[in-house]
Amino acid sequence: MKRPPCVLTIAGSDSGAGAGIQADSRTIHALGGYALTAITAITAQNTRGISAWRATPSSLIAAQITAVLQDFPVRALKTGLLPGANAMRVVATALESHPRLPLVVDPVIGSTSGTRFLSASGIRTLAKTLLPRATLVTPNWPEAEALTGIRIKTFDAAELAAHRLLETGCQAVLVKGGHGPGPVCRDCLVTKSGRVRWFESPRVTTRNTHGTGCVLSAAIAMGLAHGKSVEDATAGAHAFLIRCLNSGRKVSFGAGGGPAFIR
Ligand code: PXL
Repeated sequence: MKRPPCVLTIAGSDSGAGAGIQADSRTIHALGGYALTAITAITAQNTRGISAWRATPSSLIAAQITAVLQDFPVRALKTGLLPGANAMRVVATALESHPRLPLVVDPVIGSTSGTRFLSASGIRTLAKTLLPRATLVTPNWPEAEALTGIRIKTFDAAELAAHRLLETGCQAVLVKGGHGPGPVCRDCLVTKSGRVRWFESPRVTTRNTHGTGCVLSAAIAMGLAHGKSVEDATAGAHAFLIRCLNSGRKVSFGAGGGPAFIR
């Protein structure tokens, strides 16, 4: 058997398995990879929301990443919930010895259910520590607003924010349009070369959207691990996420909104 590509996800645990590490692992395995994990926080949550959460000590986040990178042939990695400036710094430091490893940064600020993981200054630290190292950063509208200070009410403003985020030094930015108006979701990818590409899809009407950002960024990391370009990896991940959202549309596990990913 051929060895599956190893992908490392540095993210938080969701006990309800809709988002975070659990969504990432499931996505990476579904797409033929082997998921390695560094757990940055533990959340107690179900489909209704988060009842408690705690950050992993930064030294333990660093130790997990180092243990994995020292032994496994990691081909790409992604970050999700990074619970503060110290966590961001230790991740950036741990990656210094792997400067060419593709890195997808999903700048998680809070949960849709209303728990905030990061302060405004914590978000700005991300722009200084990890975004300069990122192959791709994948904010939604509220996250792109927090990172740039640009108010996003239109797709033109989303594209402007994407260009602004390139100034942090990252290779590419995908501003996801799920929070936008209208029946069509439009995600805007801009790359350092100046290329702009929109990924469009009819809006999938479902309550089961928990973890969509996690699934998308993990699927992109998987594409990069397979050697695809950022644009091709994003296209593949976008199509995969739409399949997940459609397949899980009418399934419910609990009283609240369910996971985006059911097969
Ligand atoms: O979807 C953002 C997210 C990421 N990671 C964890 C989460 C959430 C949202 O709830 O709980 C662990």
